[in-house]
Amino acid sequence: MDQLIQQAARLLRAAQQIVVMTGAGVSAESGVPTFREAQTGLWAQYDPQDLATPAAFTRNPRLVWEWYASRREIIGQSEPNAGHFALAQLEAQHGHVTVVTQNVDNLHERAGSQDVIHLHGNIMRTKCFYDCQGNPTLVDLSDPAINTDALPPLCPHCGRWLRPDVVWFGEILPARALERAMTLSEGCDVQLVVGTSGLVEPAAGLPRITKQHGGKVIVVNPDHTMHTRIADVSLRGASGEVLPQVLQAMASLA
Ligand code: BV8
Repeated sequence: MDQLIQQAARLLRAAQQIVVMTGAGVSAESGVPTFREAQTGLWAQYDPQDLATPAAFTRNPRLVWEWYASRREIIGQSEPNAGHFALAQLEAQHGHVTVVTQNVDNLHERAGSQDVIHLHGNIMRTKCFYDCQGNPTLVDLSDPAINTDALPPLCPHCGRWLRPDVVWFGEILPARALERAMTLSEGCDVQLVVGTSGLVEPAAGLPRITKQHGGKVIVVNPDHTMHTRIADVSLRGASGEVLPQVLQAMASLA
C-alpha cells in the first residue's frame, strides 16, 4: 500500500488542477450511514432509492419527510472526520482543488473546504415542493409563518408541501453545478474519487471524463467499485485513514 500511497502523492503533487469526487463513503467515519448500507431501525424495511423520488413523496409525503428529518438529525450530530479534514488541507496547500460531492451533508464545508460543488443538493435546506416562487423556492424552517405541526410542513407562500432541497432519482441535477463539474473533470490532471460506489449517474461519469481527456484517476475505497477498473492508482482502505497518509506522503516530497 505504501508504494501506492507514494504514487498517488506524486500524481497529486504534480497536478495543476485537482477534482475530488466524493460519495457517501467519505462521511461514513463521521457516523453518517452510506446510501446503500442496510438502513437501521424503522427505515430497515425501505430501500433509500424507493424513498428518494418525487413519486415516493407524492405517495407518502409524511414518510419521506420523516426519513429526511431523521437523516438531517444524524448529520446535525455528526462531525467531519480525518478524511474531510485531509481534503480541506489538500485544497489549502495545493490551491487548485475543487470538491465535487454527491453527498447532501455539509461536512466538507464544516471541515474547511472552500470550493465545493453539490451535485445532489443539500439536506439542510428546505424548499417548496412546487417551487411556487421560482426554482428553487427556499424557505427557513424557523420562520414562524411555517406550520411545522403539519408533516410535511407547509409552504408559507402557497400553503402546499415543503420538501428537502435535494435531487431525487428521476430529477435533473442543478445545471450550473453539473456543467462546472464536467468542465473541471475535462480539464483536471487528476480526479481523486473517494467513497463512492459509482452507481449513480450522471455523477459516476465524471471520473471517466477525466480519463477520456488524458487525466489520471485515483480511487480511495475499501471495496472494488465501478471506478476501480479505470483507476491509475487504487487505494483500498477507509478515506479517514488513507487520505491523511497521502497528505503526509505529499509533504515528504517537498
Ligand atoms: C438524472 C440525493 C436525468 C437524495 C441522490 C444515466 C444517465 C442519467 C441518469 C441515469 C442513468 N442511468 C440511470 C439513471 C437514473 C438515476 C440513476 O443513476 N440510477 C442508478 C441508481 C441506476 N439517476 C438519476 O435519477 C439522476 N437524475 O440523471 O436525471 C433526467 C433527465 C431528464 C429528465 C429527468 C431526469 C439523479 C441522481 C441523484 C439521486 N439523488 N442523493 C438523497 O440523498 O436522499 S443519489 C445518492 O446516491 C446519494 O447522493 C449518494 O451519494 C449517491 C451515490 O451513492 P454513493 O455516494 O456512491 O453511496 P453508496 O452508498 O452507493 O456507496 C458508498 C461507497 O463508500 C461504497 O463504495 C463503500 O465501499 C464506500 N465506503 C464505505 N465506507 C467508506 C467508504 N469509502 C471510503 N471510506 C470509508 N470509510
